[in-house]
Amino acid sequence: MLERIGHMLVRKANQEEKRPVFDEAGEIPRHIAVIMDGNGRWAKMRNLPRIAGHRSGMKTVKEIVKAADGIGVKTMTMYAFSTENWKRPREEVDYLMKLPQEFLSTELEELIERNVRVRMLGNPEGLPAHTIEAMNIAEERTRHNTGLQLNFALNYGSRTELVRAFRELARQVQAGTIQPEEVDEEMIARHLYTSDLPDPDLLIRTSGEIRLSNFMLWQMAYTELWFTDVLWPDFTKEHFYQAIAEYQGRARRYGAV
Ligand code: V0D
Repeated sequence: MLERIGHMLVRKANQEEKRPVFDEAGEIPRHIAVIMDGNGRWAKMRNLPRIAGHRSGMKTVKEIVKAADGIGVKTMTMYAFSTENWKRPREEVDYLMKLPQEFLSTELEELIERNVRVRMLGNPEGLPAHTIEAMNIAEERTRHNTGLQLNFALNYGSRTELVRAFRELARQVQAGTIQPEEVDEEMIARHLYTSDLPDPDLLIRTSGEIRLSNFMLWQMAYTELWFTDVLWPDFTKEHFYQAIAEYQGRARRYGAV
């Protein structure tokens, strides 16, 4: 709702904005990918250590996962740690690597109750044993769940994922088990970490950067992209519903032509 104040048109404060704005009977994206950016900046603005931003960001993960589950999203893929993130200070990396355990120690029981299936995407090599162990336990205990599929991309980089797939296919060609002509889009897709997932319908990126940053490049060929300046720790389910509403608006428009 727009309101006139002098010569300015301004958005009317938080009434319309607060409740779900999307169409609950409309198309809900089946797979939503999220780049959770802005934790460090959030902390800096408060004169807190970056670690405090990550801690706060983890609360947002919990809230958004619940919201997604609540409206029937089938798959969420959260970009938690990129292959680039190793360049951060040692202390920060060490802290980040404890977050999967911390998250799962408080959330795993509830995730199991909600029939959520947890999975890791990315290269486990180089991750600390305690991080892999926590993820393995979560994957194992939720393996047969049939509800929301919750993926955490950890030590993930899209180009590395593609290199790994192409090398494997090159090996198979060399061994003579496949012909070069048999390599097609479907075969490549089957050799990615996401082999059994649908491509994302919607990408959400917080904190004002308008880039893909090496996240699911192959998989996002047709994905709707949605960016917001809101920092990840400030991102709420109302922002999430807003993203879905805009996705539905775009789906209606191209449905019309
Ligand atoms: C920091 C903002 C949840 C983004 C959210 C390894 C960066 C908080 C997890 C998590 C991180 C990972 C696996 C899992 C359950 C939870 C997480 C990392 C960072 C880095 F099975 N939040 N979170 N992992 N941050």
